[in-house]
Amino acid sequence: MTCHPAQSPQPITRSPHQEAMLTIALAGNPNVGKSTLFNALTGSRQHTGNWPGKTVERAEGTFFFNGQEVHVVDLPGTYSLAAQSPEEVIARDFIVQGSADVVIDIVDATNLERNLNLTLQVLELTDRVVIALNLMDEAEREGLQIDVEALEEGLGVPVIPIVAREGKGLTELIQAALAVAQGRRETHPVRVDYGLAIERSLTLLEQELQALGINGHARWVALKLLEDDPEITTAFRAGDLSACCLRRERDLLFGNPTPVPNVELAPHLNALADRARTMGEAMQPDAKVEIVRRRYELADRLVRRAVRRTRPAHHVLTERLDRILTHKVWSWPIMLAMLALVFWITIEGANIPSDMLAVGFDWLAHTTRQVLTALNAPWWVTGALVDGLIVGTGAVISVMLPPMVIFFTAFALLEDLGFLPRVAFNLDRVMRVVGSQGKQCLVCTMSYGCNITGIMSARIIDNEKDRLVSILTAPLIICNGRFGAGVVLVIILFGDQALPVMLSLVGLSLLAVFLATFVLNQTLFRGEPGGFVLELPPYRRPQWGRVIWRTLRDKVGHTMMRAVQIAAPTVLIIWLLGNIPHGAPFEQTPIGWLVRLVEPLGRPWNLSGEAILALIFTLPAKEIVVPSLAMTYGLQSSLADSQTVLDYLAAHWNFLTAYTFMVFYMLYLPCLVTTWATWKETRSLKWTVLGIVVPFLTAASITTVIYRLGLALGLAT
Ligand SMILES: Nc1nc2c(ncn2[C@@H]2O[C@H](COP(=O)(O)OP(=O)(O)OP(=O)(O)O)[C@@H](O)[C@H]2O)c(=O)[nH]1
Ligand SMILES: [Mg+2]
Repeated sequence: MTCHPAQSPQPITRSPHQEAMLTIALAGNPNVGKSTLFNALTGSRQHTGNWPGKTVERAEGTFFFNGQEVHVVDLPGTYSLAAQSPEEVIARDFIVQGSADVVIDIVDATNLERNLNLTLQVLELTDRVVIALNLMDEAEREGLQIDVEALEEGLGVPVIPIVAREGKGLTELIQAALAVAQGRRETHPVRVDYGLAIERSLTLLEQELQALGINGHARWVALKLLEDDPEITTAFRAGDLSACCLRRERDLLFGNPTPVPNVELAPHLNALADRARTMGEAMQPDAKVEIVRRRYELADRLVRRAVRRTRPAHHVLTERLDRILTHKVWSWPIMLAMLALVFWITIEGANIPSDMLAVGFDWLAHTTRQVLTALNAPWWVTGALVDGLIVGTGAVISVMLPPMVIFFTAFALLEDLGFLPRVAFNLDRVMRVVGSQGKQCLVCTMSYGCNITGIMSARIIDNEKDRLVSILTAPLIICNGRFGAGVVLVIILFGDQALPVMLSLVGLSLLAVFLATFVLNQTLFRGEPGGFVLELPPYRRPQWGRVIWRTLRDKVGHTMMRAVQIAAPTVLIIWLLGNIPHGAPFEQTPIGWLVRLVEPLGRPWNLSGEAILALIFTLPAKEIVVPSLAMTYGLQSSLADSQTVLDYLAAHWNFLTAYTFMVFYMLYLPCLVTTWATWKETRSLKWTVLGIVVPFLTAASITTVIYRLGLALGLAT
């Protein structure tokens, strides 16, 4: 199995190996279980959760079915093929360009009518479609009886009921999909009747296209021209036929391996597009409105024929819960209590496993040192292997892993329950005060995992201004690297006050996001925030066992990968900087020299050169803060015992120094990979530089206020 998110936008190309396979595209509305199905088929680990808009890029994987290798593409969710946001464009382009041998259209069985709107659009583009009727377990619980045969007859393509989360119906689904892909099963997709006026215009436009020697999906393109779909119309006017799913017959005859915009055709196409727009606008009602209405009418007819309610509709639980959880007043104490509970469980629960892991790594380091000494290994081999590699990675794994697993299990349970979109909904009002919108909160919550995930998830925000503000402020959220190391530092430095201190740090990071958002919206990004349209999904019962197992598997893997790929080499380099020349006093090592060099930078907050240098060392990966501090404070000889480092800090730092350091550490700069993600998402040097400057200035301002306040309150003792 292979799985990797593909870059976008990019032309859809297939390797010769992929050419030999069959390709299945998974399309559908947001939050209907596409990624759950993708994971079940390929064994991948795509992000799933109960809110719309999680998948923002194409993800690809493969699996074998009866000896046939199958290539599957998980697409972002989209409500229609009139794509508006970047991730909807990715989904639309994949379907429009006919890159799949068969499209599995996943529909939510509890919400068929709305889902069929997309289905009918997909059927206008391709007849190689199979419908996966997902969430059948929920439909049954709601008392919905679906006559699958009637639906299949009405749509003209196979309809297979499934429960993706439990893997039910998948064999039948893939059998049907492969039969359609290989032409063993014929389909006769239903056609929407758009009424006399529109149908007549469509026929006319199709004929005109034919007269120009153009074929392909002429009816679909004619519809898009009548609707005046911005992207398709622009591509059409420019003569970019392949982007519109069209071909020139001449190109077909002579072969046209690299379709390029057809300049000589462009004037004819422009005239045709003008005519289509005039026709569309002259209709009563407007063609755009009528097209949508006719589709919904057909969807409604199909659903009435196939679905029967055995008991009255009741979304009692969701409604009842929402009355409290989205209440103007009550939602606030509940959200805060939930947050406090999650942090309390994390801090309390992480203590023991963290200690146990630290003891384990200390034992490993001690034993390895003894073995190497017995073997008369040179000092640098012992030092690099034990003090650098084992102790460095050990410190990262023992401080990061337990809090991360506990925090993310709690977080994933809330996510599966459907709580996250409610948080975004509640916070929309607050975000409007600072000139933004509720979807920024989803970016923030994703950033708790990793700032990069947060930055990428900003694609769900249609409004460009709000998206950029979300990207620039995402690094202010405490990612899991800082969180794990932060918990350990806070426990050691603040003892009994660890929980309130940790909560205050989380609060400060949220405050930092609000402040930076406000300032950006008052300066660089003046203008109205975009509308907040986010569907609140029904609450779903989380699958406890699977969530715990999934988090454990993903987080252990993630921590190990980071420890080996980033933390270990960085710690090794830092160790070398503190140990050459061999036997020299600490002041004469490169680290001693660097400490003196950066010392002035920390003066505004009375932070030592050692503390500042340790922060600089954490730029590749924030989680290496403890080994970094050990090295900059010249404790390399006792590195084999990470507790010594922490005890040393607890004894030498006063409350204010410790708190100031923690605030700055939590906020100060994005790590290098996050900066790279900002570049990838914005493709602009200006925004990438601002992605560094904004968090830094915000962190510096907040740390200064905290430090001055602490001095005034006499906490510097
Ligand atoms: N009860 C039930 N829940 C399901 C089923 N399939 C998926 N889910 C849940 O539905 C939610 C959405 O699933 P995803 O796979 O993330 O949906 P998606 O279509 O990929 O969503 P986007 O990427 O946001 O468009 C998750 O909480 C799943 O656990 C199912 O068959 N039954
Ligand atoms: Mg998905």
